[in-house]
Amino acid sequence: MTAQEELSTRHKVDVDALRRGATEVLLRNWTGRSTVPSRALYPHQWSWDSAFIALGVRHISPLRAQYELESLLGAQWADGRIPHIAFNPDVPHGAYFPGPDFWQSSLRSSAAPATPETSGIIQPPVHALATWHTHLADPVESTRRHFLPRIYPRLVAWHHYLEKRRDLGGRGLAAIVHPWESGMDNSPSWDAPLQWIDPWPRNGFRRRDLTHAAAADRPTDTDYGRYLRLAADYRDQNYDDGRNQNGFAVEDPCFNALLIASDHALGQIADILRRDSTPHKTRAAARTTALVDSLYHSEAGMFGCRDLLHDSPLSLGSVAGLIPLIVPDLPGTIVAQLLATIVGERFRLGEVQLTPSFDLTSSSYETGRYWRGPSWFNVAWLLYQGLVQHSAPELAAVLRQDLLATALATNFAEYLDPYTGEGHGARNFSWTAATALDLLAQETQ
Ligand code: 2M8
Repeated sequence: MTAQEELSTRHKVDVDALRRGATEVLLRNWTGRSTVPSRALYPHQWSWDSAFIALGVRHISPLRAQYELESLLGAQWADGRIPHIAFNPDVPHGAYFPGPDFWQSSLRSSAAPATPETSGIIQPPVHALATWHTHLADPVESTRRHFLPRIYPRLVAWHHYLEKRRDLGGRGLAAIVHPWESGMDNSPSWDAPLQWIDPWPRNGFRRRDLTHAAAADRPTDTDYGRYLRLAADYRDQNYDDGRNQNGFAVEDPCFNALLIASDHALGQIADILRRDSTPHKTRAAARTTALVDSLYHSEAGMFGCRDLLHDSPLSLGSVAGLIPLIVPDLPGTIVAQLLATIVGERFRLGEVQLTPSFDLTSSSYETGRYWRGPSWFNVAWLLYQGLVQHSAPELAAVLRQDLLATALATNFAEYLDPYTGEGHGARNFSWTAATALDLLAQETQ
């Protein structure tokens, strides 16, 4: 019996249906230049979504995975930042809020490209990692198209931006200035810093997300008003990080762990291109030390966020605190503690579906609301890589099987209830399809 046959028998995953369904989702969400996360809810190109999409699409078309990343990097700013949204000019401005009229990128900053219009904030730096794996999917075609020589300087500029403009705490880590920059937008981790932010008045904006998703699955109006206030304040400073007048400045372990994983990937790319990889390796090592020294909480067995404005740790419990498993050179004692936490009562890997986005035992946990508890597929993909890397193959296999089964069963939902496996948010969601395709291929390779 092949590995695929065994998998479908044991876990009742119809592998062919999964592969077909995931491929269809990614074809349907392809716009000709890039892939939208969801046709209805998110009709533009999102930064970290595109990195996960490339990781999956490379199994259908390595060339299209290259286009995905090239298209995103076409929206990069002159200061090196990769914006969290690149707006598709063919989509009506009102289709997503806050859209180009809100962000006003090219009007506010000369560093922004004239086209496409973009947002001004960023998302976690998974891009070098995705670029490296995209290259490996078809090195011949990649070399023929000069994919790496063209992309590498852009990725270096991106990491340079994070190092030079975002080390707001001066401790060798990158800071985020908006909850959306974490990618885990509505996490209870942000409740404390957000309490100081005056929400925009409810009659000052019209939410589009509620047209496409249940209100109970989405952030409250008050939280949405606070996101808008923070984004508008940053915009009104012309997205100038030097001004340092942010109402929100946080060091996040997931963001920084992905930066370190991407530093390692940049080192591998530099080696292939016969450039000097030492600076990337040195930065990865320094950031790993800073991450452990600044954000690890041994009494809790996990990493946590730090609020730089109030110089205090934020409440622990976000799955972001487990993502550093993706960092290769973590001290063994920390790896052992993270593994204990992931199977313990707070995250219950193997007992619930995937890994909840927030501590199941916390009073802040909400089973269906966006990033306050439900399980996400991109998070599971990241944890899977960490578990494989740190020699926990049984746990990795459980997570993989959960991901494959629930992706298909929920019709590629955006996220799901960890207890029931019920899908929430959008369906036919791109990174759900992409991470499933990639994990399908990882076992069979
Ligand atoms: C969600 O975020 C956007 C804002 O960026 C939204 O709620 O409108 C998050 O889940 C984020 O991580 C993700 O990249 C984005 C698109 O999938 O949706």
